[in-house]
Amino acid sequence: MAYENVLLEREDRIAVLSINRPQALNALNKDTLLEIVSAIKEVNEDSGIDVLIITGAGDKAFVAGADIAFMKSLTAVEGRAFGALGQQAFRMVEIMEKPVIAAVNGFALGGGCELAMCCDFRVASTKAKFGQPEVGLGITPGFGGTQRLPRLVGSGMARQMLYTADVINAEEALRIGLVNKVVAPEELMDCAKAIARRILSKAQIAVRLSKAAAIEGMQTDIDRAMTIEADVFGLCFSTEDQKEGMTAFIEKRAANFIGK
Ligand code: CO8
Repeated sequence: MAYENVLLEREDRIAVLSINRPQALNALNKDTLLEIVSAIKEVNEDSGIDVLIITGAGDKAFVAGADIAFMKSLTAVEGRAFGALGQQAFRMVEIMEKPVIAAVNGFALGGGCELAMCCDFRVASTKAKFGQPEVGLGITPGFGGTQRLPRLVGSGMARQMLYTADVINAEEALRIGLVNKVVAPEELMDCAKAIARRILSKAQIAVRLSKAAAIEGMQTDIDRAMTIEADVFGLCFSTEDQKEGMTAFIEKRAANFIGK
């Protein structure tokens, strides 16, 4: 499918989705959110792709938030619909079967921080900046920030960021656990792809079941979560990759996983 606001590239089982409105620092308007929904569906359905990387086009921004010019004159009803569309798009990213890595190359503010947070994990360039500036605009975060930020960095740090709208740099994001790794800007995509290739070298059914269990288990009590884990663990024993992985270990050779 042809897109106007995002770029979708594929290379060796890795898809790279770039939010592509550099003139507006990749701000998210309705059309961009709709294209993200379509692109996620496309990646989900593409059996040749096993890992998705999300980044921002240009050298300045990952995503500088929802599009303020677009939102400025929305009515309450339109604002609610726009918020719901963003939540739907980001939830699709969060629960898609394949792992998603955010490669945060610059500003990740408001909806941009929220987009990064619905990815499985984040790597950042030294130029990345994170924040939820919404209260400075007279609104609350609307694409999941009030919920995902406390889950990721803990309640106290999240509330400080939410109430002050302060922007933090990559080093601070690393310190509070918002990102996993910080690298030089020119190394960012190589870093994200290197991690993607580490994932690709493993059994993809097991990777996806691990993701499903981690996501579902975070939303439930520990007893139910353990049942979820037992179920996916058991399911792995129906796969050829489990037989191959364990046989390869016993035979002291590298496993040749086929994703079945
Ligand atoms: N929306 C629209 N346009 C934007 C946005 C944005 N979020 N951010 C930047 N732009 C545009 C600027 O207007 C400017 O356009 P132009 O060249 O036509 O004037 C261009 O991008 C470049 O930006 P700047 O000139 O401002 O670049 P600076 O380097 O001076 O500053 C900043 C960079 C600090 C990132 C600055 O642009 C900024 O503060 N941007 C806004 C950040 C922000 O507040 N983001 C949060 C938005 S609210 C949100 O995301 C809520 C999500 C939930 C919505 C729920 C809906 C119901």
